[in-house]
Amino acid sequence: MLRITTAIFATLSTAGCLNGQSSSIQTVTMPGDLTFEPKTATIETGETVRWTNESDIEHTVTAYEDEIPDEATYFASGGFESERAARNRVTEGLIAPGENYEYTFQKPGTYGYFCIPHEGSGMVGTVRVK
Ligand SMILES: [Cu+2]
Repeated sequence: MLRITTAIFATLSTAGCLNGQSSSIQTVTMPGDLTFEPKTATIETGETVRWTNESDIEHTVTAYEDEIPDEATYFASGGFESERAARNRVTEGLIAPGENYEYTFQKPGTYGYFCIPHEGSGMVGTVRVK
């Protein structure tokens, strides 16, 4: 499931390049100490964030439904449409070591997100879209 998702994103990224679009990707890493690095990523509208799992355990990238702009689309690794669904089916959203998850932000604003297994350890982050 995760590999398929990654393949689809890779295809979309390639297509973007072929069309001559300037698709910029910002990387947020999960380095293994139960953090997102940087904790707050600032990007332009239309840019993509790629979360890479550089640790040896699984994580999720899951938006807080009440911490994203009203007009924004919900996002979560695993492709869930709601925070509840993501929490209920956590194994489907896990990003394995060495894998990544990408999301392109189309609406400006502040987005709060977290890792479901490590939320209690403070593994949370923010994306600011200018
Ligand atoms: Cu985690």
